[in-house]
Amino acid sequence: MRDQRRVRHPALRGVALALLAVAALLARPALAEDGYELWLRYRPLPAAQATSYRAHATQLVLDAGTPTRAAARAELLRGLDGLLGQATGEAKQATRDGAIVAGTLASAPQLVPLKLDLRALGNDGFLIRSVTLDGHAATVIAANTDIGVLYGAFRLLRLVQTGQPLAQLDLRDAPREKVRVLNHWDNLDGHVERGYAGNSIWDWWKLPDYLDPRYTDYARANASVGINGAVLNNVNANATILRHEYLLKVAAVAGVLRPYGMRVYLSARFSAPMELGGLKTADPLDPAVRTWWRGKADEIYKLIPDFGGFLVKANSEGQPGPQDYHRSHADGANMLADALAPHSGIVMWRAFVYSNENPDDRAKQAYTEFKPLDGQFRRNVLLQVKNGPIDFQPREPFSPLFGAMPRTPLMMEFQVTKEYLGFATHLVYLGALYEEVLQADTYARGKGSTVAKIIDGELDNHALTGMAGVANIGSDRDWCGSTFNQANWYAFGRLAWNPAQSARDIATDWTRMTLSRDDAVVKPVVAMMMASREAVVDYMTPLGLHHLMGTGHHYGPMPWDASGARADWRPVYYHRADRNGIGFDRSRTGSNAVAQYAAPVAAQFDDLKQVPDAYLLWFHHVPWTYRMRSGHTLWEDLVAHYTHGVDEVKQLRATWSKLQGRIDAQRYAKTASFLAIQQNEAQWWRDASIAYWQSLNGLPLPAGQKPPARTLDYYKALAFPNAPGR
Ligand code: GCV
Repeated sequence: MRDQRRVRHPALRGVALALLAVAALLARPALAEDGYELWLRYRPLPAAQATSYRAHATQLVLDAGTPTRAAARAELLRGLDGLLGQATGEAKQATRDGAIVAGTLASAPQLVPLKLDLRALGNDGFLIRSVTLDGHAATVIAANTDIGVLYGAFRLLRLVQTGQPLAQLDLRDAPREKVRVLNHWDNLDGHVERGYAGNSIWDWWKLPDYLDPRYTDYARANASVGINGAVLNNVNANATILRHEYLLKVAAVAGVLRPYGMRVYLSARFSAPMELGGLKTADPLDPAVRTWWRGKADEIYKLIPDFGGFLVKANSEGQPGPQDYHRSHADGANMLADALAPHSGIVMWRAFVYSNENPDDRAKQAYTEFKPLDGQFRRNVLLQVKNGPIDFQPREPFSPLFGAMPRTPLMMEFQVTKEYLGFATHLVYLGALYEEVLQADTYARGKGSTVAKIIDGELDNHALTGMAGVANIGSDRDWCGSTFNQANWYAFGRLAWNPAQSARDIATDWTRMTLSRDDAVVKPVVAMMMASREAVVDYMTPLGLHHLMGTGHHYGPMPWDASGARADWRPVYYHRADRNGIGFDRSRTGSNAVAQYAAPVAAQFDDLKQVPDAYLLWFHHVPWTYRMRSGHTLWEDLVAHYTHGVDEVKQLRATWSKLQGRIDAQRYAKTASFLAIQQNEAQWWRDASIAYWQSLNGLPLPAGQKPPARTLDYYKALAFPNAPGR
């Protein structure tokens, strides 16, 4: 039932406002701009804006009779009170102009006479419309389900936060992806693999008895962008998470996330039947193994009836898997899918496989392995494919698996944490990277067969669809290690909801919600974000270079390194530079990785005259003196790109410094310090890389280019045994 104590009498409003102001003063430390609030930062709008919005938020009519609708009500009151500086009243029906009426047709029967067409909204969609209700002008948030109502509530708040008008609204939205899920690479001891924002937010030690309030704020943030699931543990999985005592902890987290429409999933270790069940094998065709997994699934669903399912990394980087028993990836995935199917759970099976023992180009191996399995997976299996064929590099061409397996639903795996892009301190807006991949044309069914259309099921008619993001969330007060890293979580969620959205629009919304609605801030900040991705490509790995980061920790440049335990973990494997030239020949006369793409794409990548500069050294080995489209030699352009990357970071710093005073001091200062780190490290990347290439090619620096600040030996001697995230 709705909490009637919240229905406030208009006469009490003045008093309430005054109390709010006093409370705000008293509570000042809690309002510190430490980034904790993320983009759900409901700070008061400027007076004139607040006044005009107040006319559209005079009262809230929302029956909060379920946990999800209670969350919607709480969020709307929190947001409207904060943004508009009012104590929003509540009523059982619209009694004055400016009411907000939210619900499903069952929970808000007063909406029935409006004859709203909700059919196309599905489970998660909503509509927001300006109507006349009971003789009053009102804004309606309507949906088929409670979670649709919650998503609609967040959208209404976003409209206010981003300065959109609330008059004459007629907005409908529904997600294009079904599974919109974060992958936490969090270990049970609290360490986060490739995490740069502190420890894991999951406190397994204190769970299930203590539920950190952060879990609720985490769920709010995710729901606000439509993320509807979380894989709680690392894909390099520890079977312990499947023990009963840990499942009780997982169930406790699930209980917090559930009202916000989030399901929990777990990474399953393929050998768990041996480690936990005492079996002699984990062979997916062994009846005892199958029985063990079915029993485990039944046990999980007894505790967590809406459990999402399993994510599996198998036969990859030393993880156990079906191939240990000469079974295929399909055999392994299907065995787990069969265990989950009675409960409507799904398997997200990762395609990130490559083997050191296989002498073929690493970039080809996932396709070689999985393409022949197209059509062999159960209906509740999603194949989770990283955006590129190697591993979350600053730039990669799209994975050739997209478009190559029409009978298998493929889900996208993006990395939100910046393992290869400068960790927490570099400002890199990944929305631009995600958009580039999603809009890439695979030509799988002719022109216009974008990656977005493959993963949203449109192209091959799949109902099970999804997008995963490797989370950048940790125990740091600001969640993501930096203010701008929050934008990457935000952008991932927005694009998982609708992969066709524009990265620039998302950046604009995020800036307005997170930093300021002042155009004098929004314009330069969005420009910084949009330039930042190309900058990191330029100062780290221009023109298609890749995987030149320090072996193991992936921090800083180490293109000379040939010491990794495996050939395919060594930077020299990827650049293949010598006295004469540089680049990985993946053309028809090289590894022939180009042949894994549809014919028009293969032809473009294969042909030196057509291949985009951005992928030149990904697909071709060319002489240092190769003549580029620009008219310069490759060496000249390469050095120019490095320098340009550094210059862009200088520009980011200069732009940011002009915003001092327009952004709160705390977040301003942190970003300013991080940009200084980024500038130093961009310079280091440029100088160390150039020094190394010169040691191979013996070429002088192009005219006008500054020499590296230090000798190559200096850069080679740098070591980072304590780099975070390993
Ligand atoms: C979780 C890369 C990372 C590993 C990660 C792996 C994966 O190799 O460096 O830390 O392991 O990808 O995606 O499985």
